[in-house]
Amino acid sequence: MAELDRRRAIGLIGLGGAGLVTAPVWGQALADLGLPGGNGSRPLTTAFPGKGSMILQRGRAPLLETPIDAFDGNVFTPNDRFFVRWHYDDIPTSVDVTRFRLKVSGAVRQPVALSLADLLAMPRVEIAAINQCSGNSRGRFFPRVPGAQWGDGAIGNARWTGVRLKDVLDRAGIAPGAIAVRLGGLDKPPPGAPAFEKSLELDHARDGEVMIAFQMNGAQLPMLNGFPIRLIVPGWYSTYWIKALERIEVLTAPDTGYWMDKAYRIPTAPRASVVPGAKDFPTVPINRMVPRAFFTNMADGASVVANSPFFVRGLAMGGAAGVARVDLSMDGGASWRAAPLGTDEGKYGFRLWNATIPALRPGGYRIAVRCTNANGETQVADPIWNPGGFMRNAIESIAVKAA
Ligand SMILES: Nc1nc2c(c(=O)[nH]1)N[C@H]1C(S)=C(S)[C@@H](COP(=O)(O)O)O[C@H]1N2
Ligand SMILES: [Mo]
Repeated sequence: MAELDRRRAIGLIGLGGAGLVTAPVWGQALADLGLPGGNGSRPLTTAFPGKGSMILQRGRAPLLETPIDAFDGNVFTPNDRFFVRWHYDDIPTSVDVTRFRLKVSGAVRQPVALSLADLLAMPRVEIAAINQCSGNSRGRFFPRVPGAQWGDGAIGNARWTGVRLKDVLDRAGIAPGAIAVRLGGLDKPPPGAPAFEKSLELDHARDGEVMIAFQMNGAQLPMLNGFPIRLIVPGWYSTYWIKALERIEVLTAPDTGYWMDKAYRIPTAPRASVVPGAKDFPTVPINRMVPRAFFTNMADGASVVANSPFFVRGLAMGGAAGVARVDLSMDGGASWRAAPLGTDEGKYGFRLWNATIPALRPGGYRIAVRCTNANGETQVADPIWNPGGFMRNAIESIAVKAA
């Protein structure tokens, strides 16, 4: 095992040096995200290192969305199709893995700086977990809100391998009075802007689920997804999943930094929803994810052969708890029928669902899909609204024409 680890650590050097393209070229192909009010057309690109065909939302700092075809039939999202989101232009393009250190400081008994070899020598954990941007599907908000106009592809599921954050914190030893940990990466803000840093309460950070991953689906992390190590916060939105993690600071007072105190906050109101245009409502930092279900083999407006059964399938997620059931409705939500589920790979990951729709007479139909999680949380038809465009989880449906 030790030998394997050494080889793995060496293997990290070569690929870690692959830089970002300097003059990206965008292909001619376009993806249509079907956003309300139009303007949902985006180029597809293969110009980013470690990435196949991606929907280009922004070149710098990169915002790359996963096209829906990459999700179809895949409970784990391939690394080369996994979405990418960075806030600041100055992102790491290479990492010297022999010099890299993860620093733990602040309210600790002994500050430590851990090498990748140190991390590789620690007890390992593995978890399947969905990484979903807080603003996934923001482009479907109505009225529209500012921010990346994502379709539904700012999400992905991977099997993450690494070490517990708890074990890393224990290497430094938590000092009395500690209440939270603040985490930051190798990306740098422009002059005068606050570093992209997020905090977790100490009990959460030490729950044994929050981990630092050095592998994603059995391979090293793509540079754009946080090579060499990133934070994994199962069940929580990915704003907390700090990429290229290089420092952890143990705090004795709440984090009053911009990215916790001002950004990524949601209304305290039910479903994080307020009346469009509302201001000055109470907020909390965004936290646990909520259930969602998607179609992956058919798009809105699909045509099927009349009088002949057809197959639909997709992916579901429970959010902070596992998927309990996925139901389909063909009568606008008046009645629901359970869809068979694929293998359970872990409560924080995607679950495949599928169904055979009985023969339809010629005409127009609408199929809706709804996920309910193990806590009994489910989806409803009417969409929420908040000014950040966060946490969309309205029931998805597709129009189908049988002819
Ligand atoms: N260091 C660093 N980590 C970060 C961010 C960032 O800008 N810098 N963005 C966060 C946000 S908002 C998202 S949605 C996820 C995206 O993860 P991905 O690019 O691996 O899909 O990274 C998170 N971690
Ligand atoms: Mo995000």
